[in-house]
Amino acid sequence: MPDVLCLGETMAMFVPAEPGPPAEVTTWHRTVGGAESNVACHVAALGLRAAWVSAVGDDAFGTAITAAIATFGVDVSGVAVDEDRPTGLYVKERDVSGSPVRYYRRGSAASGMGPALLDSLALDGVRVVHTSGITPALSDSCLALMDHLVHRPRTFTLSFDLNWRPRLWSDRDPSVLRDLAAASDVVFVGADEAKLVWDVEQPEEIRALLPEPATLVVKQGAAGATLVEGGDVLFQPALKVDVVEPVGAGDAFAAGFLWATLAGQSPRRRLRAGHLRAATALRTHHDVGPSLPPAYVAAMLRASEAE
Ligand code: KDG
Repeated sequence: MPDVLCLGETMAMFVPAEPGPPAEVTTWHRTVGGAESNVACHVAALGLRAAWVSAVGDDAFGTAITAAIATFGVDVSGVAVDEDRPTGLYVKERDVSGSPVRYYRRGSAASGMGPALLDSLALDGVRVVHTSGITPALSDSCLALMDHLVHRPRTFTLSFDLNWRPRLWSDRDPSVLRDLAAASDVVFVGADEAKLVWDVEQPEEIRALLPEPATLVVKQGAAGATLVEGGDVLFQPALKVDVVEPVGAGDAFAAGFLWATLAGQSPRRRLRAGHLRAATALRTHHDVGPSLPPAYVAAMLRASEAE
């Protein structure tokens, strides 16, 4: 039985393998892109039992990403193979103008997930179910799945990361995100995301919008993160990291925080565990980077504490 079960779409991710304008690139690296499976991989790397639940196509990309996630020690037995819909694709067109991301995921296997999926899951003994605001944007059936998940009786902690993806909401109503967050137990929100979706960014303002969840974590980028819990508000500065690429750092942070929470650590240590795990993602182009050498971690902690 997993400690943490992560539910959400993962795509085959393509990154240029050579310099130059994306339209002229002919060689691409295929890796894995999926916020919730990133959390599962980080949680497994931290020593907890993790599972990833989703759907992939009956195609080479589905096989490859499921196998890649399994190599992190994540249980992938709950990943359905959809014979009619393909695995979604995620392309990072990296060039001098920035790093635009393109999705090819409409009608993907994961967008075909629905409430029936929950009936097939054995959730007894699962301590945390982690989801995000990406899933309800994928299709009406995925929204129904999320709705069912947050409102059915539960014996686990429900963790929800807002994961605001504006491109996915162009023809959908994002007001559901507030309801889903409000019905969860642990909520992760980027201050920048909250500004865009709800027009508020201070932890107290976000708490006023979401008074119900027991635990609210507001990620404030390079500054740090604030935990609002049980009437207490605690800010923990971020670590000083030489950033290679920020994508995936939020997922890593959530994993570190959940891991330390399950270990019964203090609020400050839970935030620090989030920052430490985020550093592993910030230091690489991959969403789930290798663990950092102990000497680097020690130097990072010293530099951050000297501030
Ligand atoms: O959090 C990292 C994700 O953005 C990335 O891996 C892809 O899940 C993804 C998404 O839907 O944007």
